[in-house]
Amino acid sequence: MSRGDIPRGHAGAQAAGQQSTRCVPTAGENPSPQPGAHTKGEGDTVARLMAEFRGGYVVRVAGGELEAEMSGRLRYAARRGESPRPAVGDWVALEARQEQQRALVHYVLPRRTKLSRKIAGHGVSEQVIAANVDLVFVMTSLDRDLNLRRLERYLTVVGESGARAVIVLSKADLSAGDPGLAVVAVEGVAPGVPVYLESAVSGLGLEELRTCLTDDVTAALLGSSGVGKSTLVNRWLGFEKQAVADLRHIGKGRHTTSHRELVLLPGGGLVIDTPGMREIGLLAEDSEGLAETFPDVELLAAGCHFGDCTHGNEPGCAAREAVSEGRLPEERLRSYLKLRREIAGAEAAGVERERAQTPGRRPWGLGALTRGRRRTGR
Ligand SMILES: Nc1nc2c(ncn2[C@@H]2O[C@H](COP(=O)(O)OP(=O)(O)OP(=O)(O)O)[C@@H](O)[C@H]2O)c(=O)[nH]1
Ligand SMILES: [Mg+2]
Ligand SMILES: [Zn+2]
Repeated sequence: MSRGDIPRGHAGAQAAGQQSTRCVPTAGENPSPQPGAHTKGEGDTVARLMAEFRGGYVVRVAGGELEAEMSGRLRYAARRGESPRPAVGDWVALEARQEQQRALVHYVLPRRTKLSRKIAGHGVSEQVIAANVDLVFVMTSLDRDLNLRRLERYLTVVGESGARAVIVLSKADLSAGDPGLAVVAVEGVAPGVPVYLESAVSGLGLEELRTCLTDDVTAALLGSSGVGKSTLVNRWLGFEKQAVADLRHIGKGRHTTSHRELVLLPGGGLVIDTPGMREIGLLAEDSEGLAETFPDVELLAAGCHFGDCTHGNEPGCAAREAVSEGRLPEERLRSYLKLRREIAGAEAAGVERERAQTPGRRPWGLGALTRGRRRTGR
């Protein structure tokens, strides 16, 4: 059987009807407290941040869900870049005011993983898409042209986050060509990443993807608007919780999901539905994610004559040599260099921003916030 007949990797097993546990983390890996868990002693509750809207948050406490906002002190620290701003998936310490159905978030507990992107604006600005995520489903739909370069960008961001990536090729029922060929093309740019075919219409892949979400796994769905993220969440839930796009609005620049929300699935597992993002910019920190996404290029680069080879016109460039010999697709090297330039640009802008800040400031750690609150006697 030729390689074109049956895709390799997970989707290959999927096509052959085999079970796979490739996306399931090892038992006991990254144990997370359960939503609504409490800490005793300081009068604070530790809760999971479930949803993020423009004006505030929703947190899950033992008695249910509460609307929440940042305390003045946390707001101030976040504005000064001395504390992270709470994001969906975060564990936060808060003061619940049950009678008012509100909570005040005092601080953000250290994060295990962090999925962020650069957002447009002045200088370099980081947006945390989700925190404490174990698994990211990077979704791209087969009813449109496959954009492998965008996929590499997503994988770089996920690689940096600390979460593992799983690629979902959605709307397999609408694929113009052979979905198996799409799988092969995707696997070519995503070494080691499981690839699944999915269709919310035929049901293909729904169960297998669901098995990735064991009890204490938090996953996030990432992908352009209209690829079917909310539809997949609804299929897993068994009811239409998340609004999905009306077909008439697809491709008209409208985003159906407007906020990020952590959804608890029946039978275990949590999934964060996110609004489709037009732009997913890289940050200075993304260089490890890049190396993880392009192990083939990195390996070749180690053989370049100059240690700081830019893979441009230098003599003895092993990466360019591989391209000329057909061992590395030229677009892949170009894509790698483009993303690397973007990271270097963010790095330079970050350095500028650091310089502009007042020297000698002392970052506030968790302890400082707690001490400050104790002093005020709250
Ligand atoms: N044929 C087909 N249509 C699908 C499939 N999955 C989703 N759709 C349709 O695609 C449209 C977009 O789906 P959504 O779930 O709203 O997409 P989304 O990724 O959540 O989009 P945003 O919230 O804007 O980021 C809806 O009309 C769905 O019914 C699928 O597997 N096959
Ligand atoms: Mg949606
Ligand atoms: Zn080189």
